[in-house]
Parts: sequence; C-alpha cells; structure tokens
Amino acid sequence: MVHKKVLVAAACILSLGSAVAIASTSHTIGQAGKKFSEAALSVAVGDTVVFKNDDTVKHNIIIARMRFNSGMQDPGTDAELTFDKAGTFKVRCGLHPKMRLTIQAQ
Ligand SMILES: [Cu+2]
Repeated sequence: MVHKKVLVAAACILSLGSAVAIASTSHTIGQAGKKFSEAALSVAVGDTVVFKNDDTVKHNIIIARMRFNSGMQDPGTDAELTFDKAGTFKVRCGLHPKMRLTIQAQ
C-alpha cells in the first residue's frame, strides 16, 4: 500500500511538469549585423529565449543578473536560456559593446 501512494505522487509531479513545459513560449533573437534583432523583449517567467547567431562573426552573450555567459558563439549556432524568475535583465555582447537588449520577465 505504501508503494502505491508513492507512485501516485510521482505521477502527479510528472503531469504537472509537462503542463508547465507546454505553457512556456520560445522567443528567438537574432544578431545579424552586430545588433540584436530587438532592443526590448517581454517574456513570461518560464519562457525560453534562443539567441541565434545569424551573423557572420562570433558573439558572446552575457546576462550578468542571470550569471549567464554563452562563451564564444560561432555563426550558425544558438545559445538558449530559460527565464525562471521575474525581473529586468540587461543582455550584452562581450565582443560588441553597442549590442544591447533588455529582457523583461514577468
Ligand atoms: Cu557581438
């Protein structure tokens, strides 16, 4: 009987997890011409942002408040991050100081 209860609890947690995954949205930001494709982006908590390097040069996405650093990002590759907390996040490129983006998660 004890085993049965544990299994039911595990099934509930699993189904909750997949419901959250279905509800989240993926947003794509490009970097062509050494610029982010948007200057500002609003997302919901739990959403994912894909930073697509559709440029011909390397980039390096840094979001200090998320302790996120993509490392050197080659052309044709993606860097992905899920915003799991609310707030305002400044996104910059470690190689190109003029690249700026503000993401608002709520
Ligand atoms: Cu860059």
